[in-house]
Amino acid sequence: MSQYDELRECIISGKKARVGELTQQFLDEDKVAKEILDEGLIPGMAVVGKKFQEGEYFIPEMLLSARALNVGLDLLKPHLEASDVKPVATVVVGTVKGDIHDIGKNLVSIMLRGGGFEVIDAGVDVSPNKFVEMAKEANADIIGLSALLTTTMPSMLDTVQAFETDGMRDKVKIMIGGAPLTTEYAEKIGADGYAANASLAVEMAKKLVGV
Ligand code: B12
Repeated sequence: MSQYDELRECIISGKKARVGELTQQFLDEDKVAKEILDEGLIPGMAVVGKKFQEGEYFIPEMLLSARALNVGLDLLKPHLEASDVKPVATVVVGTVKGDIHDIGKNLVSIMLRGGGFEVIDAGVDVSPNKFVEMAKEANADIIGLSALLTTTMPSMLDTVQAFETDGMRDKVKIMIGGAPLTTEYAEKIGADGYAANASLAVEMAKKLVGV
């Protein structure tokens, strides 16, 4: 039995009010935000994905769980972002075209901010040209691409190519992430790095800008 069992269960069953109560209670007890995230919220969502894959859950259940997860994340956000470091670099983060999954992308943004980066959130379903446009506008050092669907992974290649076509490729580092991705895929499409989770994303971003 872990103290986070009930929180995990409430993510799985999509009880957002209870997720809010429990997350707040753990914060009040001075639990570390990252622990609440890694031992309660994220493992709960992993079970939801498994249930969907096995045909036990459908879209409505996934949505309820996603909303419950967001309630918890909103409460953890200020604690994960707390950082007194000056921005080390600017990152534009977005979910690629055709894909609307944004929880992982949001978490990566939160952790990058906590790691001292300035983050510009491009949103979801972002076209390759939009990424290029936003990178120019923000004078970005790094572009973070998120994809959760095997069908939207090719849009990452399109985005890398859009930076090449525009002559911007050597001005930015491109890192990718999302459940179906791998380091091999990053290499294959000519991206500069892959990270499996939000903490590793911060490490990767620092490595890419030489911090
Ligand atoms: C919640 C969810 C939804 C919600 C999304 C709500 C939202 N606002 O995001 C809804 C219900 C809308 C949804 C819709 C669909 N979904 Co869905 N969804 C999920 C689910 C259960 C959880 C995803 C999630 O939020 N995980 C929690 C976060 C924290 O983890 P994460 O996203 O992986 O992010 C972490 C890392 O990957 C990494 N990371 C993420 N992005 C980035 C970016 C960078 C730069 C870096 C470095 C790292 C990084 O760091 C993050 C934090 O640690 C997954 C199953 C799963 N376990 O992945 C299926 C899943 C992704 N969905 C799936 C499918 C099939 C769909 C639909 C096509 C279903 C349908 N038939 O309509 C649609 C597609 C809609 C679209 N066009 O995008 C499949 C994909 C299968 C595949 N291989 O392609 C999955 C894997 C479920 C399954 N097991 O079959 N979904």
